[in-house]
Amino acid sequence: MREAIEQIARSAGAMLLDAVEQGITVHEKDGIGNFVTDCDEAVQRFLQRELKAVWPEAAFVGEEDGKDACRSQGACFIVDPIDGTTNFIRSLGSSVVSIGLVENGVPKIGVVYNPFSGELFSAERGRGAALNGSPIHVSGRPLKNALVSFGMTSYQRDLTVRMFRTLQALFEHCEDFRSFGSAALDICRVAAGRLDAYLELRLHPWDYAGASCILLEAGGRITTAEGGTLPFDATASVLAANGACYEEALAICLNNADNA
Ligand code: LIP
Repeated sequence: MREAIEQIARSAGAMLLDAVEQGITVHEKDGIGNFVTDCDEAVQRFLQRELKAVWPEAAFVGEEDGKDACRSQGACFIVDPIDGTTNFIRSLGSSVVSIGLVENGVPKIGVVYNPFSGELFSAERGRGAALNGSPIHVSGRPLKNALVSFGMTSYQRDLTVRMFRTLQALFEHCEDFRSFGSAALDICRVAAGRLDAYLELRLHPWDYAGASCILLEAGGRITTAEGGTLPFDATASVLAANGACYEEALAICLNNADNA
């Protein structure tokens, strides 16, 4: 099944490249800087059709169908047709097709494909994680040597005070920051050891369902920023990191969890 999902992701990625060639039609959603394109919607329809053919009994949740999340029981495909939509609109080349298969709250298969770089990250529970077929693993860098990436939940700015306070505290303990605008891709970059930690204070399950499987299979850790189990039936904060950074980064997040 993993190989079938990888092929579906590649075909969906080709739709993004075609849309760039043909022109992107953009629509606004609620919140500052929250956009959807005709391509997001077309890719999601494609993914739903193709994934349903792979496992008809599995539920399906995608960013553009207006439901918030998957029921907590049974099998569910949780997809983001384009994670990094603003990057896609701005031709920044940092946008991915993200597919997660979650069963009873456990991520079983993850596929995240960046058609602009040709990089396909994938994993199956218990069978490791790979980038274009080659095994990947998180780095061993401690927080003081870490590149920490983050997302600002720009659509919902009620967490801004907490986020900037947490970032200031993290910056006092890490090597440097990066921010690329796609949670799924950055979590995969942690899995590949290119980044060492990722933080965002509110994401939807489709932003992290696929990448969470890849990171866990690459030896990483991923929880809420409060140290809780990642939900796949509700929004959550996300802290993703290698084993050498995680505890110290979590302590900093907990010490700055007040949004006052
Ligand atoms: C995006 C995330 C990103 C976050 C953005 C947005 P989208 O997903 O990948 O990390 O900061 O606010 O949620 O909307 O491009 O699929």
